[in-house]
Amino acid sequence: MPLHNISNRQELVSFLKNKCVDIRKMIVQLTVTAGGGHVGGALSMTEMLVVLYQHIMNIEPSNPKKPDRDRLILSKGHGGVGICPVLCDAGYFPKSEMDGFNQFLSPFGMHPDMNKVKGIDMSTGSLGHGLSICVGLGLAARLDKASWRAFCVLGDGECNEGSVWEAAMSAKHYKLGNVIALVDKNKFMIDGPVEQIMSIEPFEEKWKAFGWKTTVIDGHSIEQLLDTLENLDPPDSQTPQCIICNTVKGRGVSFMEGQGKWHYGGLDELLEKQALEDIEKTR
Ligand SMILES: Cc1ncc(C[n+]2csc(CCOP(=O)(O)OP(=O)(O)O)c2C)c(N)n1
Repeated sequence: MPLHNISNRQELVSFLKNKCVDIRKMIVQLTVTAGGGHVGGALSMTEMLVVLYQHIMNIEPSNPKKPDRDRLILSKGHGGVGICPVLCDAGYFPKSEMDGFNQFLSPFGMHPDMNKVKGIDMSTGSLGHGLSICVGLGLAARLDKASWRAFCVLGDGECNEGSVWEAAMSAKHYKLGNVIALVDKNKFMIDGPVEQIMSIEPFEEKWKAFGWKTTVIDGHSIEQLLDTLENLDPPDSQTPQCIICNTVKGRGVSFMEGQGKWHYGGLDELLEKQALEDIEKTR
């Protein structure tokens, strides 16, 4: 159930693109407030999260625990500065609640807490667990004969974790077409390029070998995200679905794009100004 009522495709695409610009600016501002953050990987997954929360997922931000809602597990849980602005923009909480982001007594930390932040379906941060949680959710939905889906957003570096592949195997074994994995393939992890630290290639073939229906798209293309996510197999289908999203770490900020060192970083006044200007130019 979309959160908007736009029916014209072109208008929808430009509405979502504009949202991405606003969200990226919030990511930069939260990174400043927090005194630093996992900004590179927050900026790479913006389109995915905006399309999911604004257009694809069946959610009701005024009723965050609605039993038949779709769930989203941010398996790359260090992306708190990336997901919280999207939840705020969707209407889960007012922007002012994020004023002291990551500061003492703030409900918002670097890694989002399901007991403190409305809209967060699972506390994450220790990598490699989100997909297993989605397998459990997918099984629970099946037992309840419910038609909601479990979406999982993973990092490509995170896919170094063996537990990701155990979960992939289980989702296929239990025929969970209601489990959807989106991998933010921004090619960098904390220590450097994924291919240098621990190669995950051939990545698409791996997911296919594990029995997943797998698509590779440009993760910054609103059009490709809409086309893929609007045409998912129904939740009662038998094959889990993986969408590998090719992205750019630090997307939208000239001095961060494709720079592994911006996995985590802080911004002084000058860099903040430049980042905000760069992002505005993408509108
Ligand atoms: C189990 C575990 N080991 C190590 C870390 C530390 N860590 C935080 S982010 C990160 C890199 C993750 O890379 P990737 O999944 O590609 O994330 P992205 O580039 O999308 O931010 C690591 C190793 C962690 N959070 N959890």
